[in-house]
Amino acid sequence: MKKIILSIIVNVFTVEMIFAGGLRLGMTGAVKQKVKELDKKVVEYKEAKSTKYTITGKLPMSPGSIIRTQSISKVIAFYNKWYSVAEISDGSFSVDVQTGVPVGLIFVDNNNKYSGYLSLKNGIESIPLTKISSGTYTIDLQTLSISGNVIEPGHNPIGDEIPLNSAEQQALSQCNGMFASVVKNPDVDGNGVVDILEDKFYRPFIAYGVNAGNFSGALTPTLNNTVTMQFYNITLPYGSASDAGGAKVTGPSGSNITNKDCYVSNNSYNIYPDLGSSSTTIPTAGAYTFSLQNGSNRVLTINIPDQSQANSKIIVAVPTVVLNGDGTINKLTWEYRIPNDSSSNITPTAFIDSIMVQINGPGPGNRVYDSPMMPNDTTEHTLTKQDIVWANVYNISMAYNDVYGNHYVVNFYK
Ligand SMILES: [Ca+2]
Repeated sequence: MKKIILSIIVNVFTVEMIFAGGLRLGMTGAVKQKVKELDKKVVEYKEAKSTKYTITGKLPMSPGSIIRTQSISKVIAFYNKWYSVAEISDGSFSVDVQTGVPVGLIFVDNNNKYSGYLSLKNGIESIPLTKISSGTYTIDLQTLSISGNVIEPGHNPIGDEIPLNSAEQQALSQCNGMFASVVKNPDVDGNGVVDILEDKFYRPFIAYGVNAGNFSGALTPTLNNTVTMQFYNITLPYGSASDAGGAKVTGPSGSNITNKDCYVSNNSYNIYPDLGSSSTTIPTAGAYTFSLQNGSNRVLTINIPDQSQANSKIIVAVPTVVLNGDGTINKLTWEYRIPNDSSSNITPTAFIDSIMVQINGPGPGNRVYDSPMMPNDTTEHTLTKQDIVWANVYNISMAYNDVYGNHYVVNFYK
């Protein structure tokens, strides 16, 4: 019986091999391409189903090292409400991570008290697993070094397993700043326990209005080395309902924000200051303290990093207008760049969450077109209304959300 089964298996196997071999020898180019695509899909499917991504590393275990003196015992990888925890054993750790999102890595002691965070240098304080090279499943940070609460890797994956070009690294240092502020202070409510381990997560984000350039008679605008920041606001999700009414915020000196009233959105559990016309166009760096007045009297503190580079490192979707024969707009195509490097090409899937196109005119604020919110790999949009006359357009807004939850309204004027 065994022999028969074995024989059948061998036969089937052989027939398949021959068939596959013969088929492939005689394939046309188009069929070959199709088979290639199918093979790729199968590989991707298998990866999605079964692949585990991990980050490994080792903390120095010398006598008197901080891991011994502060009893650093766990590493936490997190993004928003998702997190995974791994014990540190003999200094070594291996923590599971999700790809497709940026991940913060922090270290805590036996009491879940914060000890430090992973910094990838140059303002990159999250691991952008939105752009991991194909075939990489493990990132080994090797032996880490610790200085205060800053923990740096022996091997930096930026530019290696995470293949970001120079412009993308600059863009990342800007757009990961608000998320990084939580990595540096993961106890926003100040009760001594890392928030995410209490099933809480406060991820502040920033909204910017930007004047990025002018069309000046052309169908593609010129992007200057620096853009003009028009306005900002900061928003802090406050976590749970009913205690944020009457919230007030105080910023650092120079911010013009002292005991300012906040708007409270009970739908999204967001609070943001009523900045009015007294606001500067970028927030002053430093600590912002939100006091929730009703109920719990919670105080939430975030630190906004230096934003003085925003006007050169912010990501901008630069549009090209394509016209119909009658002068109406047919579609827009776009590429992502940073002002600092006008030849840069930013991989949208690594940084962008979603984008929409808004068209105003004649005159400012006269909205004549809103596209739907589109996914991050979209780089063109054919207008669903083909009667927008280009000559009447005042400005086009390329409005997008990044993977860190920040919002940008990037304006190009005629
Ligand atoms: Ca806490």
